[in-house]
Amino acid sequence: MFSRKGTLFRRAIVRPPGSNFAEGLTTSDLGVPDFALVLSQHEAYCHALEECGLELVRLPPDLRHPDSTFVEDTAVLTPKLAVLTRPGAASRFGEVDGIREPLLRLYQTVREIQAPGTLDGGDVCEAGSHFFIGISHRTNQEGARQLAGFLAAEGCTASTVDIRPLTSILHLKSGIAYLDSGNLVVMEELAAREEFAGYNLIRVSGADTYACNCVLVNDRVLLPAGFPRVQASLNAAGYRPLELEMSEFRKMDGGLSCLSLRF
Ligand code: CIR
Repeated sequence: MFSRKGTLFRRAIVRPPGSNFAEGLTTSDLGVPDFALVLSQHEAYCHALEECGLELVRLPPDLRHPDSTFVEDTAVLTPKLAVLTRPGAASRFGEVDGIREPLLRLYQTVREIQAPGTLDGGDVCEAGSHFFIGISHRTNQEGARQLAGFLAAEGCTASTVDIRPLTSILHLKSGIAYLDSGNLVVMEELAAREEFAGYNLIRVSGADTYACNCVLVNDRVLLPAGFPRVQASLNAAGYRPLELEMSEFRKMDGGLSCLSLRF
């Protein structure tokens, strides 16, 4: 039923944080990010992607948008299709303008979510040819409907997962990550959802929840550092985790996946 291998990625788009990174949106009470550390953690992240064999498309920092290093929220990419999103937070709308031109250069088919739809890429979890779309405080039903239509034209299916009752996560991918072979990393609060019946669940609970946001990149799983239980579960499932320090991005509600658009 499930494909054994995940999508093979060749490239990734990244955007280094600007000096006003700490002025972005956050709900966390973890303190103010240390900008020198932010930069070195971002550089280590880029280096890890390169170690996984990816060629990086490095966009310049965008000081008009303090959250713009979280590029994943601005687009959804499949092998043949790029969809520009319409972020659910007003301060992030303009970020899409900065990703449009690079995507028009890289993709023949570029679609765009239109008002009144809103969609953050962090709410979109690709699981082979099926896509889970989180309905959150950022992504609405109309945004999900439009994305599902674009994906259907590519032969992909989609379904929604309502995460609005969960106050502890911002996006769907803050609480789930699809790896390959039907393996789904999932936070305990979502594990019983019927949407995920039939998947092999790698459950994550309590203080480890932040590590749900991990990413399979070719033969490695990029994983936030400091979660040995999750690392052990991934090892037991046959994966090779590569730990990355994410402390400064976490202070701005940022997960590991949101720092790149892989394709
Ligand atoms: C925001 O609140 O939009 C940013 N401070 C963090 C976005 C993180 N995005 C993601 O996890 N996909």
